[in-house]
Amino acid sequence: MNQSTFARDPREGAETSGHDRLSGKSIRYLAGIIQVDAAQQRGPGAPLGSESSLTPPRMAFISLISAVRLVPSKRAILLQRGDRGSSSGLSRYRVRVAIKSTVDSRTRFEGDDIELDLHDFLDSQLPPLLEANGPEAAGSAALLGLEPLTLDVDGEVFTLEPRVDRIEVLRTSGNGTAVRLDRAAFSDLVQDVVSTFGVCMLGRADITQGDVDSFVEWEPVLRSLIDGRSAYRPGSITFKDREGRPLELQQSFTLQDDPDEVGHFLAQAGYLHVQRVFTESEMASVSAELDEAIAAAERDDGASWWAQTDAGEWYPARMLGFNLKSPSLRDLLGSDRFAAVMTFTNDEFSQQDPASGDMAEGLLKKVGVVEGISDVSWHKDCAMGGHSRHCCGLTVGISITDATPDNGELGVVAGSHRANIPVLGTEGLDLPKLPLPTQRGDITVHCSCTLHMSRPPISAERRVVYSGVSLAPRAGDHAADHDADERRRERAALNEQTGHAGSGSKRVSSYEL
Ligand SMILES: O=C(O)CCC(=O)C(=O)O
Repeated sequence: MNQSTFARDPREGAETSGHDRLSGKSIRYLAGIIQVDAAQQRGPGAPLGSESSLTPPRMAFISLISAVRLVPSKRAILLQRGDRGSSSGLSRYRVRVAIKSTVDSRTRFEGDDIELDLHDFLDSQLPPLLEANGPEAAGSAALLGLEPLTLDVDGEVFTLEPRVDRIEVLRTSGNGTAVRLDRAAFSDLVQDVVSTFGVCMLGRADITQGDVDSFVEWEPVLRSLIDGRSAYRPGSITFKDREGRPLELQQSFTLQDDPDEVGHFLAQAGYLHVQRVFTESEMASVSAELDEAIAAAERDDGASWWAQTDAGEWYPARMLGFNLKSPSLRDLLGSDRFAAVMTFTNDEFSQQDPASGDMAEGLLKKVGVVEGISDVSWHKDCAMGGHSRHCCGLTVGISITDATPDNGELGVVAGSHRANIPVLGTEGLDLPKLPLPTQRGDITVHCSCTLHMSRPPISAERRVVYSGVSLAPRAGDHAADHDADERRRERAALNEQTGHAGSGSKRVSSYEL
């Protein structure tokens, strides 16, 4: 077993600043001491990759990385110094590592999913997972008050039944939630290609007992069991500023602020309000082009979402691919001001070309919508699945009008991007819920797995454009080629599908702050 430990170095301050020689960015360092059990140190000769082949400095580095990764939003990237000292069979290394903010929580690679064999999964893959992750998952199931989950996969029935200290698999049906799905959907669910909500929404699963909410509530426990990502425990997420003091969650920033400060806030809280990014006249141009796009939209054109107000009027509430219809918006999306959102954390992001493909949506939110998606209840943008391959991307909201309680501003749950929780609704969640009021020309930024919603407007309409950037592909990611028209058709269909999948779900209709 690895006995290595990491502790802050008492001779140095908690963190020190300097400059990264490669990027020129300011960087903060953490000084510490790693203690490595000499019994684990081995000379050369052992096969590369096995723990015993690790030479002391390499082992120290690995220990340091895992130790520092325990600190939320910080990642060790560089071992700067290691001087050795030894006592009582332990080797000690003084180290300095650069620590950076990150919102990258990917644990799988794009395109790494396989066609899972059901029997192989049940007989060979699941037992060690139950052994390793079952007790933790069972504790979470108890906290969430989950009933057993029965899955009927092409006629093969089994039940995950939470017990006090384990999850038991019974080859019969149980008396909690029951879901029927085919092998392909099951394979995708196990590998986080699609979520519990995603399979329901896409019509790939039928709930035969219980409801969508009780299935969605299993999501964090399934991920805990299969991926070893512990489900959120109340009180386990805290918010600290860069000096370790409690973080003020209702801060606003400007593009003139220290990007590292902004990035730290984003990594801790999961959202940003950045003031005065765009001008009045820029917003007026985009608004006029939104009017033109709305006037030209047609019901069932496959490029808009329609909503009905309580006065019986149907109107296009969301223009898909609005960047292709708005030259002014394309300029803004290509500007350095927009690109600044990609520089706050030390993650590498990629942005689609604003001139080709759908990459921004224009929203018109009227008062009194009774059908169709205009107001959006609490959800994560990864609610359909794929968190472990894509999160966190950043979604940027450009305020074409002010956003206030009167016209339904965005609301966010601070820290929810760091929490393995149900992907919809906020029931039972102790994390802070906050409104993000904005003025025309401001932007909001939220992580793809930050829970957020927009309240229904009370007395005035709101306009906003959403666009986003994704974490850049890594070596090992193999993205499938998606047909742009097909993607747009799928996106357009969501307006209808949400209505069906969400009917009867409290989680799909919760807006409370
Ligand atoms: O209506 C809004 O402001 C939020 C929209 C949203 O959350 C979404 O499109 O996922």
